Amino acid sequence: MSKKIKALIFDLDGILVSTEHNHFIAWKNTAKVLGISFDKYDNEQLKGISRADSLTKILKLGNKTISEQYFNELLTKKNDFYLNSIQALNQENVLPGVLNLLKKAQEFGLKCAVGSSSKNARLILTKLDIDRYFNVIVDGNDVSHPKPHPEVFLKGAELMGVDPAECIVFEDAQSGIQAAKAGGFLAFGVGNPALIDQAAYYLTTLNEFSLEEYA
Ligand code: B16
Ligand code: MG
Repeated sequence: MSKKIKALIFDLDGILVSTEHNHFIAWKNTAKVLGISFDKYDNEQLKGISRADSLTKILKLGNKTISEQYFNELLTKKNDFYLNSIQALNQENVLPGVLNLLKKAQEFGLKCAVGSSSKNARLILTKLDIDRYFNVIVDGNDVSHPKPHPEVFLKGAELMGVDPAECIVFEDAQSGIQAAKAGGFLAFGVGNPALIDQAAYYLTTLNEFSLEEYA
C-alpha cells in the first residue's frame, strides 16, 4: 500500500496542456532575429524554465550579449507572438486524463494546485476552463526563484496547508522534476521519456495514474 497523499500539484505546460510547440516557434523567431541557430534539441533545455532564463540560455548558445533594454524588448515580443499563437486554446486542448483526475481528486477530497513557471498560467487556465478545479495557483508571477528551485511547489503546498511529503507533483520537464525532488515532493514524470531515470515514477499520460492507490 502506497503512502497517503493529501494533495496534487500540476505543472501547466506539458501536463495540463501542451503549448511547447508554440513556445518553440516563438523562441525560434527570437533566435533568428539574433542570428542564433535554434533547434528542437535546444528547445528541450528551455522546458519548465522562466521566460528570462530561456532568453539567457539562447544568448549563451549564440555566445552573444545584448543590452538590458533589448533583452526586455525581445521578451515582450516573444510573449506577444506566443499569446497570439494560443488565442484559440479551449477545453478540447486539455491533455488526456487531466479532467478525469481533477474530478476524481474532488470526489476524494484531495486539494489540487497548479505550479507553473509561466506568467501566462492564469490566462491559459481560464481559456481551458479548468481554473475552478484548483484550490491554489502558483505561477511565474508569484516566485523569485524559478524552477529548478522548489519555491513554486513549496509555495503551493504551503497555501494548501499540506506537507511536501504528502503531495504528488506531476511534471514534464527536467527542471520541474529537479524542483519537486529538491522540495521533498513525490515526483511523477509524465510524457517525456527523458524523465524515466529522474522521476520517482513515470507515466506516458495522466490516464495511467490511479488515484485509488494513493488517496
Ligand atoms: P511564460 P510550465 C513553462 O511552463 C514552460 O514549460 C516554459 O517553456 C516557458 O518558458 C515558461 O513556462 C515561462 O512561460 O513565457 O508564459 O511566462 O511548464 O512551468 O507550466
Ligand atoms: Mg512543463
